[in-house]
Amino acid sequence: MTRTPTPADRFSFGLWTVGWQGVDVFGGAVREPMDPVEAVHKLAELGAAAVTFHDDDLVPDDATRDATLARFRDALTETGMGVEMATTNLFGAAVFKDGAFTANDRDVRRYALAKAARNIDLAAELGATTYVFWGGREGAESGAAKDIGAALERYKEGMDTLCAYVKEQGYDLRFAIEPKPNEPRGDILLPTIGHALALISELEHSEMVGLNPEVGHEEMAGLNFAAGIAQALWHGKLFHVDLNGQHGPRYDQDLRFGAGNLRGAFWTVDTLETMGYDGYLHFDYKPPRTEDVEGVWESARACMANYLVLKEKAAAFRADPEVQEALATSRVAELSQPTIGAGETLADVRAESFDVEALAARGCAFERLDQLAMDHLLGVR
Ligand code: GLT
Ligand code: MN
Ligand code: MN
Repeated sequence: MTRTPTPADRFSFGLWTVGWQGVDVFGGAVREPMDPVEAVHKLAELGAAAVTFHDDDLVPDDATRDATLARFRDALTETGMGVEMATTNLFGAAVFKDGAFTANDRDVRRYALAKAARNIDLAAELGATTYVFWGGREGAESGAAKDIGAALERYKEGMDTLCAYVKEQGYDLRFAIEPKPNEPRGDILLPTIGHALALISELEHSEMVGLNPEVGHEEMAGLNFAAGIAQALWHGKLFHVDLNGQHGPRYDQDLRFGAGNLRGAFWTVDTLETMGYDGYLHFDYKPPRTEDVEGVWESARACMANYLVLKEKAAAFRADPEVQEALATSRVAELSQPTIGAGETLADVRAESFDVEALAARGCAFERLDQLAMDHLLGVR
């Protein structure tokens, strides 16, 4: 195994990640704007396979739209990089202060649909196969401000309308909803993977809508990311993933992948690699304000290297004979066996006599199993 990324590793980056100028709530930009063409060249050089963008990252200005797109297309051709995902900025402009698809103001909702549809056309044209919806402004700061039931109806209407549009156009594009519990709104609709899955099941074209969960967003809610994406995979809904780092429940840190909760990152990689996820491994992080442009590229390189190191460690953990023995002792594979056997009924189960005390006395031996994982992660095995 190699720790030097190649396009076969399917790593991708948002133009807004390496291009983040460091503007935050308490301070202005610390870095110059980054030309998307430079981002494409540098990310290709580092071994990434693709980039992703918001309409406003790539084509902020109608007057220069065609020229910008021509330069961008040339950069893709020269480097062999692809565009795998695109999304709409429905959160930055003042018009979206109360949301986009769920703004109380109907005119704002109509403008949001038009803005999204326009960029869906560009996404399809550039070959993206996933279109992300992160509803960062879809929410409220106070109870009376938002009728949650009505807001969910409008969320559904927005998704149904755009799904129908993609189908009509014959685009090869699937939608991925990105949950987040709060920030920038006090409370955001669809705060976690579970909430988003529930909404998806109510959609007209639910088969073309899945998830784009982000490590930090689930961890902000105190949730286990690996367990969350495992459930999304079980539902067949992990269409895309935003990898980054976070130190527990606090503001959205968007650290490079592997920073923050390292043990969580290990299980995230293990889950992606063992449960058959075959989509892009997308980094959505923000190089800290302390970094100059060299530091930006260092952090991008580190996101990919950390994934590859953790992939190596997780594979070594799974291949270790002592781990396999420990897994068997912990009866991990036994859980795949149906509780009621073929031809049996609940009556057979009820007729069985159980030695409850003996069952209760059996240890699970999970501590040994987990320490083996820790030893692999720490490099002492
Ligand atoms: C924004 C947000 C991310 C979303 C992006 C998609 S934009 O930077 O913080 O989590 O994935 O709109
Ligand atoms: Mn984030
Ligand atoms: Mn994200």
